[in-house]
Amino acid sequence: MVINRKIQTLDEFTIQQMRDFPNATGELSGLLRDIGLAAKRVHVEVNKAGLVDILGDAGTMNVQGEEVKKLDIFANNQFMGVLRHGISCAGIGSEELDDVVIFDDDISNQSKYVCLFDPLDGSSNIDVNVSIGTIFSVYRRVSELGKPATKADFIQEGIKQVAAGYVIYGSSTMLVYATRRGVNGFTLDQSIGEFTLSHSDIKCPDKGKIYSVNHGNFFRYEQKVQDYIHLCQKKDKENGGPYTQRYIGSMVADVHRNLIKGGIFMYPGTTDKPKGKLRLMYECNPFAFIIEIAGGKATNGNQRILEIVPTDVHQRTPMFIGSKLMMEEMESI
Ligand code: AHM
Ligand code: MG
Repeated sequence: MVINRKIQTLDEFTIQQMRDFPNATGELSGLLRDIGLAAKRVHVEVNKAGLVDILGDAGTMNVQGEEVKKLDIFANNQFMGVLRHGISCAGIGSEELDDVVIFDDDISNQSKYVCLFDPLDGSSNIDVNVSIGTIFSVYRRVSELGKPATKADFIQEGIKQVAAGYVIYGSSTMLVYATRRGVNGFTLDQSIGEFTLSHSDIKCPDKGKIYSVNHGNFFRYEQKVQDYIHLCQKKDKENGGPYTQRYIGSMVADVHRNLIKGGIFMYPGTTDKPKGKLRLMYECNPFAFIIEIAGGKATNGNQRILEIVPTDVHQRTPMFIGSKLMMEEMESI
């Protein structure tokens, strides 16, 4: 087989981007390469999930009191391990861990980035072969280089993200990441074991036809959210309606689809959980960063997600995210 030199791997792409900045140290490229490596390992396990004893509950609860699945733990250990042993990350925060982990060794203390991630989002879908994903977010440290990272490095507003991305383990495995320069998607070419550029400069269409929300919670949403859902359903044909409802229950898959096709995804607060379910630092901020760079919008209903001042790495927030004009229509209600 002759390898087509037109293909561009994730490594080549990040190195090429770095060359445009004469002062770049290559640390961010290194960090993204590490994330790609861990993602490939998780991809392998996700794909043989039916074959080995890695499915099912691990029998413990995570810090939010939810059941942890075995693959969650595997993925968490892969991402943490690869970042700990790489040279580009001073510490991590994970949805699966009670507290942030500061690596504190000579090399890590010199690294200028920290990384937050949800190692395997949508874990309730693992057992039933539905797409799941990893979500990650990269911040520049605010603490002094040469010393261990501090908690303050992890509790920064989403607007301060340097990069954010996700990996979707779906019908193919894709890594999509955003920096301020754009959003690009790489599909895993299993024949060569490389993520290769497949979706360059992704833009979220200003309008779409899809709304994604958990309808089972309808009567627990506040009136305005119910009104908006009715608007989606009642919209007449001339105005592009009615919208189609699509909800996988796996945020990575739901938002990925809406990013490519146009649409709106919502996880509003409910009467029993006013802050909703999704975590600001692990799920909402990375996706808000990606969608904004792609031309869309993300809010908690009142405020831009990226401007929320965090107080805790595990805090939750309602989330409305998607195509610019659909978000504006929702905001008008
Ligand atoms: P998880 O991190 O425990 O997997 O939960 C997050 C997931 C999201 O992927 C998805 O959008 C949401 O939970 C679905 O929740 P619900 O079943 O309440 O609609
Ligand atoms: Mg999650």
